[in-house]
Amino acid sequence: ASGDGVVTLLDYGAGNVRSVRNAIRYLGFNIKDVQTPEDIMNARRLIFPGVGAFAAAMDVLNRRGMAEALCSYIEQDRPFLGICLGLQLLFESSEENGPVKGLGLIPGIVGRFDSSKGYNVPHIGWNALQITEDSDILDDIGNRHVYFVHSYRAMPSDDNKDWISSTCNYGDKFIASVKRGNVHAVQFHPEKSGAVGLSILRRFLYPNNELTKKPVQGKASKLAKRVIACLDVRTNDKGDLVVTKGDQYDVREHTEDNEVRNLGKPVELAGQYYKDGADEVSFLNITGFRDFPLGDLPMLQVLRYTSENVFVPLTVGGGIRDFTDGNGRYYSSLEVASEYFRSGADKVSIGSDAVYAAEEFLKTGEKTGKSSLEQISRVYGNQAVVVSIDPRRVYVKDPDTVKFKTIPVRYPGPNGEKYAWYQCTVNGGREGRPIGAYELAKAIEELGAGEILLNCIDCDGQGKGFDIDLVKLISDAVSIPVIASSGAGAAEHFSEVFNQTNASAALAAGIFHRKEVSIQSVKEHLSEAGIEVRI
Ligand code: 1PR
Repeated sequence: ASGDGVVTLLDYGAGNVRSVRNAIRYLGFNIKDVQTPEDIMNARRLIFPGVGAFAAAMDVLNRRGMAEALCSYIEQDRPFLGICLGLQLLFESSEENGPVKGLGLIPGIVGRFDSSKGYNVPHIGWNALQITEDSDILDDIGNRHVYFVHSYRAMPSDDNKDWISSTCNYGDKFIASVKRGNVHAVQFHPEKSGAVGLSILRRFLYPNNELTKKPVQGKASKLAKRVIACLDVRTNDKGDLVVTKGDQYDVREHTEDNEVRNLGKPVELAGQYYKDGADEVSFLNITGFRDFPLGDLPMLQVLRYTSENVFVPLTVGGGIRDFTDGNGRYYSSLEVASEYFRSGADKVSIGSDAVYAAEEFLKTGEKTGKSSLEQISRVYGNQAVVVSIDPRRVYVKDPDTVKFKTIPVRYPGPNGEKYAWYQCTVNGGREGRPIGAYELAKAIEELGAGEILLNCIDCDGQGKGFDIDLVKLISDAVSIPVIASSGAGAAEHFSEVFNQTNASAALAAGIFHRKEVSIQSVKEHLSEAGIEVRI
């Protein structure tokens, strides 16, 4: 695409479109940013990755005269690709903080998923599509999965049926993509959908190329269970940033030197796991609680480099909180998170600070709106905020003697105790807090978390399987997705956790780092066990 190898990108500055930029560059195109409405009219091809809230986006488009330019560009049938909110904005209006008027090019109203129907909202994860017509840029995807993350969706109707090129089933059947002539828009994220997503973008960017066509009809499917690779990252005693892995959170070798266990380089390993089929990659800066993350530039570099070649969602956690540095400069947790997002993260994960916020909320019953969790989810959306829970089992003889939710245990405790509660910890498991995992999960859902990363200190690094009782307890208690973590030692542990609990995803670290079990073999095992996964 020499000469005209330029994509015009409409980025109105409301969030992170770094991955879209990375994907466009990866496919050999340069980017021209829209500054004025004329830039839209002069575009040869325009990509519009909507981010943030519907109302805020419409407001910017209207104020800067871009709404009108967009409408005429699209009415002239010029090459257009809207992504996520970039699809929703084409409709008449949205119920998100509304009704709010949209561009009105497609009949229909964008509404919220109904969580009372018993499925998790936001809709996060990999789903297959039902392709409804010759959909052009989707021709290659067949029944392979693409990545969604959203709480609002447009519904098919008689009025908009001419536009629909695919639908997706999640609770209801909603519009996954639209197409008319050269105008396309997708509700999912091609820039986060691995090889399939890149192929969709490639078809949009090189429309006249003879790309192979796979006329496979997408079949209705369920949301796939996700397999996540986790990299615990910290600086070792030599000052290098390494991927490490603990045994019940202890990451030091028990040798004379007592070194931090070194299992590889973060960027390299993340790239490897992407190629191996990881549905997501998480980085946890495990000493972030004591080292300020914005001082920890290597971690931001890790994200920047990783996101250039890894086209699945990236989560980063560690040290997200308000902070005053040695010079008295104050940084809000929102600034810390923003820097992570700008560097390529799709989600941030909050550990210790979410525990304090939940304790405060349970004590006062009031939402202050000031916690890191509330602030970040308000600005970037619930789906962008994961809360990482680090609970430790506390055995009790008599459940009535504790004020936290207890459950009967499978194996009695050291003194024959038949019950346990799960105590939340902060600072990498170093300090126990007066709150249980169950109480925390309920509170942080209320405060705006979009997902829970559920670790278990007792099981971490043990390879004996996930703590099924804990995962069941939490995944039944909340309506946001729960990622089971800690203890995976074999592919069977994944089918066990998916068959016996409502976990949406399962995460492992040690078995992947030590190459004992590959991500591919976990996927194959799950698929054979009749559990839907992205292959
Ligand atoms: O409190 O907001 O600064 O966040 C700190 C983050 O770092 C939290 O998400 C916390 O879980 C994590 N963290 C802190 N210390 C450790 C440690 O190991 N010493 N790692 C740590 C947590 C647990 C999982 C692990 C799974 C799977 N690691 O991420 O990857 O247990 O392991 P396995 O498959 O090998 O069993 P804040």
